[in-house]
Amino acid sequence: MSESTNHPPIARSWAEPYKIKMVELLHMTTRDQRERAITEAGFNTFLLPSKDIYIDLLTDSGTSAMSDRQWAGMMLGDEAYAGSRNFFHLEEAVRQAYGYRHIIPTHQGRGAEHLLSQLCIHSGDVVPGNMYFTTTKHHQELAGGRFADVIIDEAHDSQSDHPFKGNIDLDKLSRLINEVGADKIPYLSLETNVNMAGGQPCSLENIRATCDLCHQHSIAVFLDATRAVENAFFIKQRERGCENLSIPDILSQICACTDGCTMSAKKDSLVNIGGFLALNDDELADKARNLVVVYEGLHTYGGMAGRDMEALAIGIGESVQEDHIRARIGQVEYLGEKLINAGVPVVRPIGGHGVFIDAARFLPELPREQFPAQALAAALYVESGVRAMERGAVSAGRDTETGKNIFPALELVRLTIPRRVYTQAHMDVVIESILQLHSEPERIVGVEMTYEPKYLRFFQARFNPVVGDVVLRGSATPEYMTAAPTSR
Ligand code: PM9
Repeated sequence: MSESTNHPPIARSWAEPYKIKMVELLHMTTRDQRERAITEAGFNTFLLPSKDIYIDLLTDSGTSAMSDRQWAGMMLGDEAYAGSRNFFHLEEAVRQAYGYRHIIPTHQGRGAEHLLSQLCIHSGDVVPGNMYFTTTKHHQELAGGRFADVIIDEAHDSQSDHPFKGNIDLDKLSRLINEVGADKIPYLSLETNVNMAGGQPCSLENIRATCDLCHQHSIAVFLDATRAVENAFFIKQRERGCENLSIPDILSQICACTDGCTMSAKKDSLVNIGGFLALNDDELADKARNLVVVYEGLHTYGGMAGRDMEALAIGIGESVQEDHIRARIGQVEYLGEKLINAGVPVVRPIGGHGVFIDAARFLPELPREQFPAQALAAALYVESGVRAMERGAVSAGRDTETGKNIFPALELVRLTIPRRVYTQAHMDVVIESILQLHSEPERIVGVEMTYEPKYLRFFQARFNPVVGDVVLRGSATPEYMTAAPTSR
């Protein structure tokens, strides 16, 4: 803008880089229906039938809208048991975007985690990582290992504005190597855009320094590349010297210093199912190709249909397009900024795949033993039909040695945004629903666990409100949220 005019700068908005060709109708429910549904679901949003959900922010996993090109690719599925041509397309797409030599498809991310853990971890081993992820840690423990958190301290503080809260603390890592010995550390698991920290990225500088340190001690580094494209976008935005690099360039550089990755393709890669293990080491890859036939399927499909591999190959290409990733993260930012501006405590900076409400701050009166994040997620559903997910003590589970509940510093409710699915108007409804609850936190009742499954309890645990039979007292809900479908 010219210096001589007094006009304010003209805003330049991002907009969705696609138009809508087909729609899925949403189902509105009444408050009574939602109260019944959440009670039947044991106050666990994972146990709600999706027919009872209005806006589904449970997860960004497998919930993306595929493009017309991906759907066209589904029709090119080569369902041969062995050597499907779609596998070779997938192999080429992964090599091009991520740069690894060997690709072993799996049905989803945890399939790849299972293979890697079984191949590399021995009883008594320690696997360092930048904050735990539920399935990753579980597979490490099933293989006889122990997870050690070496993320920087700022990651555990929801209000720290550190631009790369996913970074590894190199001092913590060095201390761990000295303490347990490099021979007890089969690999370091490096998660991009750390999920449990709020979708927080690692810097390229830190990734390189971590790989250097590990490799000096002959420790391999395997990336959890599930949200590496989103991480690449933050590097471009925030890391000095990277602003002019392209997203594919940054992604290649992230992967280049690592030894391989596990991947849940259900996130960044814009598909509803799929994953892979990628490796550079020939011998390890041979072992993985052998093990995959035991648990997933032949090494040229690994649990995926040919058509799904084709959609994934196309999705990988679309995922690294700059327009796509800018709008994807822009939408999450839109939701997050509005909540911050209204005084709602959320994890800062806003992450890549969702906005994480700090439930301990939102409900300061509720003790951690009453699982504030679980209670808040249930209350949000009753309030508005918006489904979110607990990411706090219920997700953290129990200490394998003491059997006691783990209470992580972060007690969060995750509002996870599916890719290419919802509009800005949906985000506005979510914001209004949360503001309603935030204005009357005393209406929200804590919960106690009444059923605790043995593994990954957050998926199937059941709860009761600690007082009475409702998790949300009173009814200040705006009319439009409780009425029949015609009301808006
Ligand atoms: N993430 C998520 O909603 C789905 C399952 S847990 C609710 O965030 C990372 C960083 C993930 C992840 C899944 C997996 C496992 C590995 N790493 O779900 O098996 O966020 O494809 O991937 C979920 P799969």
